[in-house]
Amino acid sequence: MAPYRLMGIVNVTPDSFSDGGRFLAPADALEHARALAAEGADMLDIGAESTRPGAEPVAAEEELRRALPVLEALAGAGLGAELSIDTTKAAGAAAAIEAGARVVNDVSALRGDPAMAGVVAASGVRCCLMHMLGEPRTMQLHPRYEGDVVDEVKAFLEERLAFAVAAGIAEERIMLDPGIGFGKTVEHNLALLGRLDELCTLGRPILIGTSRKRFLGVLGARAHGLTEPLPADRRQPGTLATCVLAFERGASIFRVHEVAAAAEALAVAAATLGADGR
Ligand code: HH2
Repeated sequence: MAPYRLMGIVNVTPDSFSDGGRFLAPADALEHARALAAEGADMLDIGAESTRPGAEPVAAEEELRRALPVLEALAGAGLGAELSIDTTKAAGAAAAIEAGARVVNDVSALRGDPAMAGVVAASGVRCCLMHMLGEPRTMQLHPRYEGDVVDEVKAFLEERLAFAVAAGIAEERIMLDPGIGFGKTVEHNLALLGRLDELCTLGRPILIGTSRKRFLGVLGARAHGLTEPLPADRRQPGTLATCVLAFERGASIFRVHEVAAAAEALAVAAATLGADGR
């Protein structure tokens, strides 16, 4: 088995930053999810609320209206990929679990809804706890850390892990994520990726989501002497570079839009590091 897992992104939203509106119709989301599974996705992360900078929150009913038909169809499709729900709302998580989700990906790390920890604990599913500074509507306005960003993110994840365990979520079911792009400048993201090994000492699998994010557009533009960030559809080389480096520094779950390309890049990285069991 590969020493990493690929989480394919299925955004059932009108406004996601890179693919908003493309998979809003359940049939389109389904076809997309099938394609990602065929490309090698171990997990499919269904998101019905955009968390891009500036995004407005979506009501629980609307989130469910978008996500449930897709989850139900995927659960019945037997694709072999584990289903994950990207939500901060306990009602959304509970309904998704009922429909077949086995992972709750909570970008608020159980802070968004006081009932969320109980839902995850009682159902026995796995969960991802992510660091975010502030909230999506305002998080990228002036991200500032009092001290060292890596130390602060690590302390936050350590506290959230303890909170989750105290709430009854078994430690072995928890993944941690530094939240690339969530209240972070380009430099913050680079520091977190460069020193990812420091987060691995928390003892839980580290999930990384760099796919098509803006800082890659900024860095990619610099490579070409451009001032405007490259658009999302030109951030694939940067996405792969960060996945490979994050793997080398200990990350083991990669949340990506383009699964086939990440699968290839990580297979080469693992073979080069002698980590592919061959
Ligand atoms: N990033 C996004 C959404 N959910 N979850 C985790 N655990 N880690 C991430 O880095 C992460 C996440 C944002 O990406 P995307 O889903 O493509 O965009 P949007 O939020 O606009 O739908």
